[in-house]
Amino acid sequence: MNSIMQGFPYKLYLVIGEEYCHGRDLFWVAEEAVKGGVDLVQLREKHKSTAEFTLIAQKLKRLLDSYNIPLIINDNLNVAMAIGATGIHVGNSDTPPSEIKRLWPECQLLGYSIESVEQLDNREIQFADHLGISPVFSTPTKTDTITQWGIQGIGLIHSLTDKPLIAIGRMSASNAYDVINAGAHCIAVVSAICSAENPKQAAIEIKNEIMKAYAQK
Ligand code: TZP
Ligand code: MG
Repeated sequence: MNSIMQGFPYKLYLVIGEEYCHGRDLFWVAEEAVKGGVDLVQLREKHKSTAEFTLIAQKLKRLLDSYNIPLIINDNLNVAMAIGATGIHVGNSDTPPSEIKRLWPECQLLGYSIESVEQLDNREIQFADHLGISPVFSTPTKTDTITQWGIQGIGLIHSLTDKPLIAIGRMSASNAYDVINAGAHCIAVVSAICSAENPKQAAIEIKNEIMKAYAQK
């Protein structure tokens, strides 16, 4: 195993928001997922005020701190800084990574979504700590996407960068093994956990597939 993979120990990444929990308690879903093996969590709230986002983030951070699991905030630097999150995740049309590192030097995990082949030449990539392969497969959870990278796309990005790679977009226990084998370091999941009847069991099953792939690396 190379040093980058040791430096980025996260393998199953839950992306959660109230709208994805279908009326169930977000904190319950997150806690069950962590008990099932999720080792990194992102709070993604696209339709809430900064005040509401901050309140949920604070409460989620308290819960995750008790399990020693880092919290990443999607796209909102004010929320991330206000709650002392571990990091932030941004896309190509959000605050650029260079700007985030300048405004928030304490940021420990800066994720940046790679959404097109053209973006692979963007100098902003160097400021990111890890990259999102976004999406691997098209998904109803996020429809404003450009490229579907597919399994081949994971291999392409892996051949061009040493950064840890997070695969997102219709990830599940059925494709986690192939996705890790293709070069992703970590699987990020919304629906396969947030919509599962038993989020803990869903996390266990995805994590098992990830670990099976790692065991053969
Ligand atoms: N970014 C790229 S795809 C996606 C995000 C936030 C949504 C992934 O959701 P799901 O339900 O796991 O396919
Ligand atoms: Mg964004």
